[in-house]
Amino acid sequence: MTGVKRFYPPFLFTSQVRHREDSHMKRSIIAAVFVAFCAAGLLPAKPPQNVKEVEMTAKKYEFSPSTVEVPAGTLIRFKITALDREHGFEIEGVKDSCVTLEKDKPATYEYKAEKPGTYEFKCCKRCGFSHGKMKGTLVVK
Ligand SMILES: [Cu+2]
Repeated sequence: MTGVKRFYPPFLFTSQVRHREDSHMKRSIIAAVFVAFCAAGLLPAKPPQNVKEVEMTAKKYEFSPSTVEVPAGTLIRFKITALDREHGFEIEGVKDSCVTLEKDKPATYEYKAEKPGTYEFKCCKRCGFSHGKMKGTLVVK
């Protein structure tokens, strides 16, 4: 009984022909790869975007981490939580971008790091005596 196995339609092949499992497996893999390629072809072409999430905390009078380094072209998504009281977050030179960091409520600040350089970020809500020293560094390479 060796000559009959190739005549089964795929659904029979799948459920009933035990000794062909190996070949069935191969077929499934090939089918899956095929489907994946088709799906990839159907998706709109998107330019690849490097996104980096940075979890950060803020407290009197520091950000942690206080230095963030990314390659140029990265979209940075800061998730910042103030631990002790209200603070703010702003990157030097980005106009009107101050976000308020309410205590224990993570806030998001997105920044597309386009140009290589060293930038300062800082607290932009007066938070006490050394507020002016509450700063960090963003390095874009
Ligand atoms: Cu402050």
